[in-house]
Amino acid sequence: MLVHDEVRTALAEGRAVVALESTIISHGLPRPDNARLAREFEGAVRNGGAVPATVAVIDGQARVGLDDAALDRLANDEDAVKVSVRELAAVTARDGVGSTTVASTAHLAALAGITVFATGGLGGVHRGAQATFDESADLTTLSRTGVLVVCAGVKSILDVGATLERLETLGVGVLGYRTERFPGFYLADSGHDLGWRVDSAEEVATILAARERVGTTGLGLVLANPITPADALDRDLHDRLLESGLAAAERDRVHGKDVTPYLLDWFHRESGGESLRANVALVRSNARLAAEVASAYAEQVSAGSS
Ligand code: PSU
Ligand code: MN
Repeated sequence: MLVHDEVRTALAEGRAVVALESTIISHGLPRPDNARLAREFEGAVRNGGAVPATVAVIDGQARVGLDDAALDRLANDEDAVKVSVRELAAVTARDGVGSTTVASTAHLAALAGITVFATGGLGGVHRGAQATFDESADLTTLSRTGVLVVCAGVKSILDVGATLERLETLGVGVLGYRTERFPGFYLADSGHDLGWRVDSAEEVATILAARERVGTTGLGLVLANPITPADALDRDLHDRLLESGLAAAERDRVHGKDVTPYLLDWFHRESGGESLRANVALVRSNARLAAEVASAYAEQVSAGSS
């Protein structure tokens, strides 16, 4: 694993670092805008006072923090594979280029000593999972990886209620940022209640620090940050696209790890770019909030150890 110099130095000095996933770059956003958008997300982390560490596999090497060349390589390579935790060893052994999901990003970030991580939407339990067993490895990975994932909830293409139940079973805490409702990715409210509301980055940092006292530093946490009303999709448009997208996926017999990219692409195309705009806005907002939390946490850790 290669940790970028800037990231390594920041970690050694106890400064704030935020990991960013890369499946969104290769499979979530259309080329050729994806490279520019990936840099915008890194810029949002910097504006929030932290060092960004985008995670990916480049020519067989797991990287935490990408230089310009590596980021362009990933963004432009049509053969980049979507790599979850189980595929990390194989893609590395075969000198492949891979983008990391929430699961594999969380895994590599934790390995590098990074606690805070930003993405758009968390993977979860797919509709019909009773029959297909399609549940994202994002969930089980968080049950054994002590990172905080800042996200806008899970997309409504998933079974949101079942995803929340699984997070509970797996011991993964969910905090709502300035909300009592679990966000619905393109929509601010998924219709599901949350037990824990937080109102500041400092509060989240205090919860991260408290894990030490109760021995839960090995468990993941989710910070759910709703999309702003100005950026949210129109609910009727959303409901229409969801229905047509699910039907199209079934008709095209899309399975396994292709389901999420297929439906994302459906939304982007059928909404004429509206969902893409919402998607970019919410990732930027999550990156910014993650940086604020990482900064507050770094301050608390250094105050506690001095
Ligand atoms: N949700 C999004 N955009 C994405 C993903 C999820 O809104 O690009 C990606 C993330 O990388 C996540 C992965 O970890 O999809 C989940 O895929 P699967 O359902 O195959 O586990
Ligand atoms: Mn799946």
